Amino acid sequence: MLCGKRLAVCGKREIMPINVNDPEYVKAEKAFYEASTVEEQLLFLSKMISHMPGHKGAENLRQQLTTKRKRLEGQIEKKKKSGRGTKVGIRKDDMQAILVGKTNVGKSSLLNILTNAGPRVSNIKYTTNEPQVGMMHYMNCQVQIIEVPAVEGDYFDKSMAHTADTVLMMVDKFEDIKELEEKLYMVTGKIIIVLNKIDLLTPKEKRKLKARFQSNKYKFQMISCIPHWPENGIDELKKKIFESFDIIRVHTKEPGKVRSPLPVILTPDSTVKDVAEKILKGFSKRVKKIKIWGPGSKFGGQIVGLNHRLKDLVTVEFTTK
Ligand SMILES: Nc1nc2c(ncn2[C@@H]2O[C@H](COP(=O)(O)OP(=O)(O)O)[C@@H](O)[C@H]2O)c(=O)[nH]1
Ligand SMILES: [Mg+2]
Repeated sequence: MLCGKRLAVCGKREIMPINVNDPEYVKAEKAFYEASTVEEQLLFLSKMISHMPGHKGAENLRQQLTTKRKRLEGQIEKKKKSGRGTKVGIRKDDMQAILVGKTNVGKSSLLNILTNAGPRVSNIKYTTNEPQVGMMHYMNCQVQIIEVPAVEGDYFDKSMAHTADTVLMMVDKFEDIKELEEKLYMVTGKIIIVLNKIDLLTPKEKRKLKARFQSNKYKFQMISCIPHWPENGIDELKKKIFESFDIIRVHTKEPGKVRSPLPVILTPDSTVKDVAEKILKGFSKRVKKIKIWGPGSKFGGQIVGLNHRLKDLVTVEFTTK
């Protein structure tokens, strides 16, 4: 197969295309060309690079893909600075979960319960023709939850599910899971299957369903969106959503003041410098002294350097020059 598209990435006709047979590479390449946002392109290009053959013959291709990756990173950085979000104008937060499913499974109802979004709930098909965003407050953190238009409608777009940290695949029938999985085969984040409308099931049906989920090794939660329905599974779902994110929470403080109630969210293994730079670009250069309390500290108020790696729920105090 002469891969014209692979040449197009390179942008140089004289480069001989090489055959990459790794199925993961081929899958990522396909997704790369189908991607509709730069964030998605970057995600899949990085996947392609990680599945490239190691031999010398692939050196040129690797170099070109790496150059392309740098360019995409640059574009995303520029977009962030200009304050514009994705193509639909939604900026990805530190913790983002995307709610996908067929029409009428209860996506808007759930978004309403989990967040402050107040979306339209209706049994008329396809009420949501653009993504609806809400914030879920959990353990002092803000989680961005986005309902995307129903998968079978014209407004469905996979791109947000592809770049999300977590995808909530919502169904009201076990049999519909497969269809969602097939549509969203390139999801790279965590997946939680949410089965809604358990208020319509008998206890026996619920037990059977649960056993089916468990034998399929799905990460799942069965819920009901009917207000005050007993054992509706909503609290358990919130917990599972929150725990699906691979993050650490860092509280910051100024000398002589109490710590900030809202933590800064970072990826595991982040350093003190990462926190400082996240608070304000260039801030780490103004830091004179750093003290830490809690997880990862030998004692409260231990003095550390900018390269110190942080643990979840640590408190960091910055003294500036
Ligand atoms: N019985 C029952 N009906 C529900 C539940 N959740 C949503 N519905 C109903 O299902 C219909 C579609 O809900 P909606 O949230 O608009 O679904 P969406 O199209 O997936 O956003 C509405 O009539 C809701 O009242 C539930 O847990 N149990
Ligand atoms: Mg809806």
